[in-house]
Amino acid sequence: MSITRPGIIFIAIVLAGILFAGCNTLPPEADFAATPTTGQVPVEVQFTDYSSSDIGGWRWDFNSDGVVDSTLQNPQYIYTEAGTYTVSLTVSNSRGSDYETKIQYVQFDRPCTADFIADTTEVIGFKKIQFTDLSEGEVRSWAWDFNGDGIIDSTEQNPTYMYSRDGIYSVQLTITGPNCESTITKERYINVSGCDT
Ligand SMILES: [Ca+2]
Ligand SMILES: [Ca+2]
Repeated sequence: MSITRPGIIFIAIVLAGILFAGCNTLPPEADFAATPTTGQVPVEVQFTDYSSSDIGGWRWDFNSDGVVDSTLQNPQYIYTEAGTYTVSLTVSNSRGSDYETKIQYVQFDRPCTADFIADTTEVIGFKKIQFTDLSEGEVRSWAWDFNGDGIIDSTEQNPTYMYSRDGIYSVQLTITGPNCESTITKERYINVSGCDT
């Protein structure tokens, strides 16, 4: 059995093609980014693949439980539970696979909601009123305006306040957390009488 000259050329071209294909495909290198990486749940996060080119497959684990959550190149994921999450991306091609793990990469908190109550809303004469914070969420600071003049009167969580003039006062509480801010205004909330005599 003999191989014809065109047959030898054909085999050479095929072999060269295989060799060059192997050289042109580089081993994969995984990388990615997410936006946003902080905020309040629920939140939709966009993940963007920054891996090397020639990737044939993507496997994302958005919550480090070892279960693949997406095989898209640039997936979105909705976090519904507050927490700090480690994210991993494994990429693969004909030369192998690589992974990138970003430890505690995204952090999302519960939403915060400002609320409060006063132990009394009708006072006669000079009397301390106890305000109690009923806010929800991860709150780090409180700013109270007891008389609606825009000037903060207390930054305690559960302050007391004594009015020195008769009037009907609106009370405002603004709370802030690592990733949230919330304000509540109770209009005409406190009625003071018997101070101006
Ligand atoms: Ca997972
Ligand atoms: Ca004030």
